[in-house]
Amino acid sequence: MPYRRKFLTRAGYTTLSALLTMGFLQKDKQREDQSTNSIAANNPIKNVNSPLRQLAAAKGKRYGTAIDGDFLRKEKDYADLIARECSIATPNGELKWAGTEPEPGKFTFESADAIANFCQKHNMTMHGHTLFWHLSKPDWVPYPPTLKMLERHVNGVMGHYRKSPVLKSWDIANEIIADTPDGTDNRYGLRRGVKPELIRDLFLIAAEVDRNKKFCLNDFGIEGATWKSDHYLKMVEYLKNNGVKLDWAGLQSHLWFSKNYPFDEKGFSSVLKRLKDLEVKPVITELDIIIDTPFPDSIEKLDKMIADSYKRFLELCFAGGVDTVITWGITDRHTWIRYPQWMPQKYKDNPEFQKFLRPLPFDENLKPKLARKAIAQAFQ
Ligand code: 9MR
Repeated sequence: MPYRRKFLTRAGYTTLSALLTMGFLQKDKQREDQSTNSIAANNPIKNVNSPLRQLAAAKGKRYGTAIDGDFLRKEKDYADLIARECSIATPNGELKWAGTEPEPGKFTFESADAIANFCQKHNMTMHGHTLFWHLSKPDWVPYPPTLKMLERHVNGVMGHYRKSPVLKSWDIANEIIADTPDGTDNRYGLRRGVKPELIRDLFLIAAEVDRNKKFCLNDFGIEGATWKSDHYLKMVEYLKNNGVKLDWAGLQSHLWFSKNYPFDEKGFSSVLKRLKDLEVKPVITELDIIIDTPFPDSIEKLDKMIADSYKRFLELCFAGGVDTVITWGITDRHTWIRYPQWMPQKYKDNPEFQKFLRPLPFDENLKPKLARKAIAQAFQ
């Protein structure tokens, strides 16, 4: 699968003036990063329109987004918005295997470095995504890769960023738990063919290359009491019991809510509690929220439901020890879920449903939505 999206044609272009008229004037975004604590103590920020990175920093937290390098280069308003709002970013595809080692042993970092440079310029950190995944890998890489391939890949990619001033954490492995029980052949629920020892060795190799970064095990479907979260936690436990450095539990949080199936708050709190016991920090790595059918009768109501969901979810996260929240994109203009390749079938079959895919804090014109306000309030 190619690591870059093939469907880039529908990007709209708006001017920064739209943002400026919303009161989103550029402020000194470095302020909060320089003295997080003194801001919190002496200058509590009350205004929800303050940059999210400032509101987060005032509470010792961080807000960020996935960044698409192509859009970053081509759309100044998109780049300006990220610089204003975010203190951390994850490259969307630029650090995936297909992006960094397209041919055996031949590494390329041009696209990922462009994002790293942007982060440095704007005083943001970068989260490395990802060294091991079953998707976005070149065809010559089997799944799972051989240990030899892994060693070369991890050395090449992590080695390149060992001294990076911005890259401070890695998704060492991504989505290793099977989607459903019939996708596994082992008691940890790992995707068929993946042995727990291989994942252990992957983490051990990574620690040999650069143990100064935070190491993350990233997955989706962990935000409740499910077969997946159960097996994910088993795997975290296995890694911790086998001498592996594991700092972060990456809870992707691609969330779907509906009147028909409410958020499993109790289940999610118990996941957070279990992670606390295991001494692994929960990090929200890919948040976006979809309200499923039956739809409300207006977009305003939908946006309100999405905002309420953000607020409730984040409040639980913060109560459970989360201090980093990364949304998977910042604007509905570029949400992955609207691309045909990823769009759920029922939205493809009913084009009139597609306007209800509004999962991110800013709309297509980069205007702040109620979801943005909810994130701001949750940080406050
Ligand atoms: O949003 C990403 C999309 O643009 C890419 O085509 C795709 C394949 O590389 O990956 C998407 O991001 C995924 C992330 O890497 C892992 N978790 C699920 C994300 C959404 O599919």
